[in-house]
Amino acid sequence: MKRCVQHYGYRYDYRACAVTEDAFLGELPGWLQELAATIWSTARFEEVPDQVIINEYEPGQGISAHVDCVPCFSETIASLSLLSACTMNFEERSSGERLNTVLAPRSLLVLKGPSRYLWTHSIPARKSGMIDGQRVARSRRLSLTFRKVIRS
Ligand SMILES: O=C(O)CCC(=O)C(=O)O
Repeated sequence: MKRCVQHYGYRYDYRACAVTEDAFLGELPGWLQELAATIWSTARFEEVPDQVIINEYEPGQGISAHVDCVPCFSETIASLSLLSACTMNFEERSSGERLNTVLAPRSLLVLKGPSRYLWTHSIPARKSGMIDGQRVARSRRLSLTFRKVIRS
């Protein structure tokens, strides 16, 4: 993986696609607990999120198409975008239908229901993207993705 990540609450194991037994890192730090409480009510999470991954994307970096681990995390996933805007692509897994949306700085993407389970999401690894019909150079972007871990 080329982009830098920070995991809080629980470490997500990308290889195993799992939150393993030893994954607990500790409670979220205070500043993330405050954000988690706000996002819990804004995004209508079932319970307050207890896991956060911060992704740092330099221009040319992205994230491949995926559905967030279904047995690992509860239904709602919310991602706060900071700094550079970028386009996120969605693809419905059975029909191949495609959509995209611009993730503006300070916007909150909420995935639940079909967007959580039936559509993949990805960010193309490009140095620029089309935003409102204009080609815009990407700069550094951060996203903070909030999830609630399902403990078995
Ligand atoms: O960067 C984003 O907004 C999305 C991050 C994401 O999809 C993930 O961490 O699984």
